[in-house]
Parts: sequence; structure tokens; C-alpha cells
Amino acid sequence: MQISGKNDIEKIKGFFKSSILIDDIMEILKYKVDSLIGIDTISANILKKSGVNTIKDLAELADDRILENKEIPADILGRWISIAKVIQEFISSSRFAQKKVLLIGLDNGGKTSILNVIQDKYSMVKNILPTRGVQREQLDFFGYGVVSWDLGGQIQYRENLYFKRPELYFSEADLILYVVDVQDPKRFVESTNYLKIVLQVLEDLNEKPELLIVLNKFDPDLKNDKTTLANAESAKTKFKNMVKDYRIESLDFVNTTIFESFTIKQMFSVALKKISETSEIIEKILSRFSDSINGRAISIISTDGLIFGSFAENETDETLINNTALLMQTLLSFHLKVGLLRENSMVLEYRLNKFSIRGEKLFEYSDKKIPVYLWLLSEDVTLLDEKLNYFTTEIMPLINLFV
Ligand SMILES: Nc1nc2c(ncn2[C@@H]2O[C@H](COP(=O)(O)OP(=O)(O)OP(=O)(O)O)[C@@H](O)[C@H]2O)c(=O)[nH]1
Ligand SMILES: [Mg+2]
Repeated sequence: MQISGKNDIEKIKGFFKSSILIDDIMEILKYKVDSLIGIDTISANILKKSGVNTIKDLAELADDRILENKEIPADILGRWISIAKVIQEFISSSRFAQKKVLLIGLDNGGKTSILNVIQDKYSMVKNILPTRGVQREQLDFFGYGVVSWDLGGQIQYRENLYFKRPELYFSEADLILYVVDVQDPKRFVESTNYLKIVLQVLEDLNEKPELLIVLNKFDPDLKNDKTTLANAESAKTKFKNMVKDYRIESLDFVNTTIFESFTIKQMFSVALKKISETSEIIEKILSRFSDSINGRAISIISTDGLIFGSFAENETDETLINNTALLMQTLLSFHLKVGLLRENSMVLEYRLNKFSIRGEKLFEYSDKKIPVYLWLLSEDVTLLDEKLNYFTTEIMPLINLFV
């Protein structure tokens, strides 16, 4: 897996003096402060007296210390600190830092299958055997480095292995994907009980990973099936009731099925959003841009279903824009494949009663040249026309820093 490519170094090189050679991006926070443009040796020595030697020290300098330091004007020091913070944020963004993701749930829930679908290993799915113990794997999800820990859910592991020395499995996890078989309501209680044990262990270890409940086997033909919908509601209620005893801010659920890989990719996007702070930044940037063109919702989505970022005034609009985008992009891919279209269109638009949803191609990413679209839901999508240029030149470079 590629951890730091040349391009990534290019993105932050601008903050550094030209004489500074950057070869390993992970080492950057240990560089002396005067490797940054604008910080001379004298200032570096002044900072050193306050215990600030490296870029990391600078990024972590508390605000009240700025005023204390009379030798460097507060606004200048403030600017240096912001630069150091941007660099730190950039490095710690999920793209560089390996995230530990635990897949937990009863046996037969579909954990291992989900992991295979995420990696496009569809042909493997039919041969999967129950996982024995833990299987660790290095994944590259759209450039995010992830180490997945697939905890086989058979009873012998649940009752013995994981809880004898829980720290071996549950410490330092960033995220738990808790997988539930939505077609197997008889085991919902058993499943909530298992999660309860896990939550208790996490509390004892003082670990606070994010949690996402994955309602798997929500197969395409069951989307509107009354029994399945009722099962899903029943599972949600049971989990919500159980977590009341634990400090969980919000419990999120996502429906998936291995027969529609986009549901799995969407689920993973939602999950990664929970663990990467940078998405907040993207969201803020998008929200400001959306305001400037009277948008109700805005999203950046690749044709293979990765949501780079989105902002919406409410959840309904967010679901609407993302689902419309994914479906229209699928339609476009289909038309391309059967030769009804020669080129990837630049603009896709869907008009509804009072508003429209429009997608504009922004760029292509990865070696596979996967198109990424900017989607807007608005009463007047034409407002995007004059701002698109601004978006690609001013806003996209910012977002690029984090995706
Ligand atoms: N219908 C349906 N079957 C699925 C889906 N996902 C997985 N399965 C099937 O469910 C069975 C169990 O899948 P696994 O991926 O082995 O489940 P697991 O959670 O890893 O099980 P353990 O390793 O024992 O913990 C397999 O037969 C899969 O083909 C799904 O979305 N829909
Ligand atoms: Mg398994």
C-alpha cells in the first residue's frame, strides 16, 4: 500500500523552505521549526527557549502561550501555529495514518464477505468459510490505509479467545463495524448481548472507538419487504435500548448487501467519515460554498460510489442528492459501457418539480481515472455555472489536501 506518494509531498512542500528536502512525509512533524518558510534562526531560538523545537511542538502550542511570548508578535506567531496545525492535520488525516477497523458480530453475519466486496474480490465471496479467530488484513480503500481485524464470530471465540486478553484485540481501534444479519431476527438478542460485552470491555479498557451498526443481508429484493423492514426496526430498537447504559453519543445504522457493492462502499464511506476529522473541514467548506449559490445540498462523489464530502441542510436532502447521484452515475456508466455514449458527460441533470439535481464532472482520480462529480441540489442549479470555475480553482485544492 502506498502511504505517501510524491503528490502528497508536493501538496505541503509550499510551506517549507526550498532548501528543505522532504522524503518521508511521516517524519515532517519532527522537523525543526525553521524549516518552515518565514521562520528564521533567531525566531527559532526564541521558540526553543519556550520548549518549541519541532513543527509538532509548534502545532500544539497553547493559545495563551502566544501572548506570553513578547519577542514574536502575536499575529505572526499565530500564523506559524496555524500553518503547523494544517501540516499536522494533513499528516494525521486518515490517508496517512493507518486506521484500525474491527469487524465484529455473530458468526454468519457477513463480515468476511463485506471485506471481500470492499476489495472487489467478488469471486472469493462464494468460497468463504467461517473465520477462525482473528484475520488481520491491510486494506487500501480509495487511498485510505486501513488495517481490518475480522473477528470470527463463532461462539468458541466469543466466549473464550477475545475476552481472556481483551487488550490484544480491542485496544487502539478507531472504528467498530458491528455486523448484524438482518434476515435472522431470532438472533438479534444474542447479537445485542455480544455487543454489550464488547462495549463493557471497551469501557474497562478506556477505549472509545467509533461504532457503526451494519444491517447486512438487506438484499435488493428485500428493500421493500415488510418482514425485513420490520426486522430492521426491531434490531434498531434492541440496539438502541442496549446502548443506553453506555456513553455512546449517537448510534448509527447502515443497510448493506453484498449483492450491491455500492451499499458496502457507501457504508465504508460513512464509517471513514466518522473517524477522519478532515471530513468536518470538507463539510464546512462545502457548506459555505453551498450558501453562496443558494444550494440545499451539495456532494462530491466518485462514479464508483465514494462520497468525498457532502453538506446538506437536512437529512432528507442529503439522502436525496447522494442516492440520485449514485443512480445517475450508474446509468451513465451503463450507457458508456453499451456504447450509447462515447465520452463521460460533463453535466448530468435531473429536474424535479421545484428543484433540480445537477452533477458536474470535477476531475478523475487514481490510475483508473475514475470520474468525480460535484452534485448540487437547488431551486436554481444554473447559479453553479458562474461559480464552477471558482470552485475548481479555489475550493478543490483545499479539499484535495484532505482526500
Ligand atoms: N443473502 C446474503 N448473504 C450474505 C450477505 N453477506 C454474506 N452473506 C452470506 O452469509 C454467509 C456468511 O458470511 P461470512 O462472510 O462468512 O460471515 P462472517 O460474519 O464472516 O462469519 P464468521 O466468520 O463465522 O464470523 C455466507 O454464506 C455469505 O455468502 C448478504 O449481504 N446477503
Ligand atoms: Mg468471517
